[in-house]
Amino acid sequence: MAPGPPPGSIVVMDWHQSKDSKEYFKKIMHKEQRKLFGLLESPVMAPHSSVDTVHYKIVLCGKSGVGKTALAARLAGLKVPTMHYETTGIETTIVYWPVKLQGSGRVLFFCLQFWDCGDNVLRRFDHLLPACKEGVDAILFLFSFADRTSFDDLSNQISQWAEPPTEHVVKLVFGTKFDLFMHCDVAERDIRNFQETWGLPVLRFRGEVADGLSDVAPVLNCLVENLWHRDCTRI
Ligand SMILES: Nc1nc2c(ncn2[C@@H]2O[C@H](COP(=O)(O)OP(=O)(O)OP(=O)(O)O)[C@@H](O)[C@H]2O)c(=O)[nH]1
Ligand SMILES: [Mg+2]
Repeated sequence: MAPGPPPGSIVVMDWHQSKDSKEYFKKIMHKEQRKLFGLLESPVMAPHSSVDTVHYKIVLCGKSGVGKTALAARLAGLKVPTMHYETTGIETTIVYWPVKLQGSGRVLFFCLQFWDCGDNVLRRFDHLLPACKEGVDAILFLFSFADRTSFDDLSNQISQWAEPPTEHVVKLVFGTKFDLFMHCDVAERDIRNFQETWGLPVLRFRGEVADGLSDVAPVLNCLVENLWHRDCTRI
């Protein structure tokens, strides 16, 4: 896969804060909260506005307890359970995210379907990994800053996805629990070494909630930018 784009080179990163984005973001909000979309639902725009929707499948992986379910919930604007409840199968979450492209100013709705499979169940049942791999567009490898073993396990996680070849798949690494800096188990030096070895970008994710969209916008924009870049450079 081609190296990722420089941040902000493809999508307008702070568009959710501008006035002209309001009519689009209104479609994914309800009473200041994010709207939940089922499999057959989508944002309804006025008939005269022609906004295309592009669909992607994104799989979350990482050791049990790193925060896959919490990340999917946070990106969808849902409450995150404070307790760890092991995910006992595959759960999917749909996130719609409107984006303005740099240059052309074209607006697109990204429909991101997150696949979250509990790590213990994934190890137990062989049919789950192929189901996750089928038609995947992006893989988010998670580790927790508060759990060194989850960081050491990343190479196993990545090699699990080496077959069939996945050069065309976007790969990003997410460090969760960055807010628990008192318990930080992974040094910046380790992150730098990892990036040099694997050539994958590492994003940091804090657990706490900011004001609605501002906490998730950088993550979602980074993800859609990498997906769009892949589509534009794919032969
Ligand atoms: N402080 C903090 N807690 C987090 C963060 N992300 C997740 N957690 C907590 O970590 C625990 C485990 O998170 P889950 O999302 O359930 O873990 P999981 O990766 O889905 O685990 P499995 O389903 O067993 O594979 C939960 O209690 C979350 O509230 C974070 O960024 N910061
Ligand atoms: Mg889970």
